[in-house]
Amino acid sequence: TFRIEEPLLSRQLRLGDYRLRRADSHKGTYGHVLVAAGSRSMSGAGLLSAKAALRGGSGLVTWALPDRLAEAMFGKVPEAMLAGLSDEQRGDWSVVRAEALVRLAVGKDALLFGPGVGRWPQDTAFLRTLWEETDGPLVLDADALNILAAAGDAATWPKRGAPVVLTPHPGEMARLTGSSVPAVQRDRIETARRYAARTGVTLVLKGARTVIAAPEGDVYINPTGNAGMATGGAGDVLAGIIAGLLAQGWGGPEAAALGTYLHGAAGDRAAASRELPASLTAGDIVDHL
Ligand code: NPW
Ligand code: AMP
Ligand code: MG
Repeated sequence: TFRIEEPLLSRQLRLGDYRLRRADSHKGTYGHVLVAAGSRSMSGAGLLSAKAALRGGSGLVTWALPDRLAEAMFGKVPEAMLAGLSDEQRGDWSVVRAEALVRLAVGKDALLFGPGVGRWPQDTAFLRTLWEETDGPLVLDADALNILAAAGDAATWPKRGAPVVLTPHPGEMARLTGSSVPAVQRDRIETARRYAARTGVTLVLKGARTVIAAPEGDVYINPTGNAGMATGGAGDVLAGIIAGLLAQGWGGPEAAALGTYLHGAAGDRAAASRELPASLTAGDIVDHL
């Protein structure tokens, strides 16, 4: 078996010791993540992302969601703040105005949008507003990637000053590139590298041996993780971790590679704690971070 030692990862990414927390620091030192995730039928995706952003080390997390759902989520993740985004009594994102989320993003250190948000008629304009009118690091996952795919070519969107990290699984990657899952899987490294270089984002192509491609051309292959992680919500956890690392000040490729490594390592510990990897759930990954 092949094993990367953590010091090697640290040196390659020039991370220093990422485990350190300065003695004289406080929660404000470690950034504030805004998680915009979850809807009526997929509240768990938001819950997992918000918890993972906290476990990824972010000092503060605010979880934004449609008002009605914010009420239902009271107390589910007490460490996070909750922000209801619309007074309408619906649990989906169609009632939320992008401007409300943009206002909430002011002063935050990273924004995660997408897990469990679903699709709605104005979703393309919504995503475009977030892209153009927020100025911090942005993680797009799950439905946000489907919205982006439907919106056309990300390369034609304005360049953002802060890092963008996309975290597609092969199905989402096929939608983004207008190809098929087999075509993506046939050449995972080139698919990821080409997309990152062309669009200027950091691209995390998930699955066994996740590929992380930086816009400048560097590619990392993650050695951690196991097939027990092929379970609903595992990707929502990854997106939260990466957002948490971005909020702490890591660059796009560093947060993506380190986050993927830690996600897999937590998954490996979770699998080892059970007799069968099949019993692993996404919540176990959060618990083992
Ligand atoms: P197939 O046919 O199954 O082999 P979708 P989703 C393919 C939320 N969730 N290798 C797959 O292929 C998410 O956040 C909420 C190869 C199929 O074609 C999203 O918002 C949860 N192929 C929403 O659900 C828990 C792969 O992609 C397609 C692949 C929909 O997300 C669950 C499936 O992808 C979930 O996280 C791989 N490694 N991985 C909750 N508790 O609230 C995937 N495919 O249609 O984008 O659906 O990923 O389930
Ligand atoms: P998603 O499909 O968005 O829930 O993401 C699934 C997460 O679990 C990604 O981080 C994948 O890399 C990971 N994962 C799924 N299947 C495997 C596998 N067979 N081996 C390693 N990691 C996996
Ligand atoms: Mg997913």
